[in-house]
Amino acid sequence: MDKIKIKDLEVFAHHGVFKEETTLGQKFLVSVCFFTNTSLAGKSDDLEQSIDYGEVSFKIKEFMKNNTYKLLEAVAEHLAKELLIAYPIAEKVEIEVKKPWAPILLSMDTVSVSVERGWHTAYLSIGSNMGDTKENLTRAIALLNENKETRVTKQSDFIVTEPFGGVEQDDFLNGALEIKTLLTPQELLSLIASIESELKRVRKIHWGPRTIDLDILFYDDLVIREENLIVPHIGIQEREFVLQPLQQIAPTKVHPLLGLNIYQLYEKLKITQK
Ligand code: PH2
Ligand code: MG
Ligand code: MG
Repeated sequence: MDKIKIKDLEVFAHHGVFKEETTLGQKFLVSVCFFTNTSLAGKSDDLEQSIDYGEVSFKIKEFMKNNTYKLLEAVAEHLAKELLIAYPIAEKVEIEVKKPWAPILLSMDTVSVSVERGWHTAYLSIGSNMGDTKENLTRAIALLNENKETRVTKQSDFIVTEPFGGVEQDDFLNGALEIKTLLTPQELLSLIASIESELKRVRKIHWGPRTIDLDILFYDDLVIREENLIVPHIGIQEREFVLQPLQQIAPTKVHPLLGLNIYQLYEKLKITQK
């Protein structure tokens, strides 16, 4: 991956655990490395297609001056998040924050904290079979995009599907989404729960009618077995209403446990259904 780097940008700021540090302030050196594909900008010679390192430098300076954190870890964490949100064409960012004058009463060159943070790719399934189903799916997508740390990057068609699972109910409108997110899986689950409650989902019958259902199918290639969250979603391979829309946006995504891609899983399901 291509890189755009800023090395040891000097900023005077007020981060630190000690009182002198937050009152008097001191010098910090900030290095940032963006991992981003520069080929578009390279071919077009157009700054709009890239990350303006001059603008970034001022943003870093403003960030360092307008906030006060005790720990370098917190400085690096929050700065990484801010830069990833401001420059979504960066897939990942590496940040190093150095304190050359850390007041520890011993001589040393610098102390520093380095972090690497990036956008995660997750796939969601989305469904509704109550009320204005198309409007419900559209609202849910808008609400995902309203969260600064999440954006919908691919969206399948919405397809009408028969209810799966034995409960007699109306047909569903289903879709699949690819999102880029800075949220952890648990944070993403909370966001989904808040969107479901905003869209007035009420849990009455298990697997029964719902205004909106959002499920995490994949989160990068993570395998998660927690009390309230299982990823990959356990039902992917047996549900046409998941595989059919997912195949439109991610046919080559490999299921990290089954070792088959979405196209293969869908073909396999169609054969067993015959
Ligand atoms: N969701 C269920 C149960 N059954 N059937 C279809 N066709 N679409 C769904 O989204 C769906 C379902 C539980 O989440
Ligand atoms: Mg579901
Ligand atoms: Mg669900």
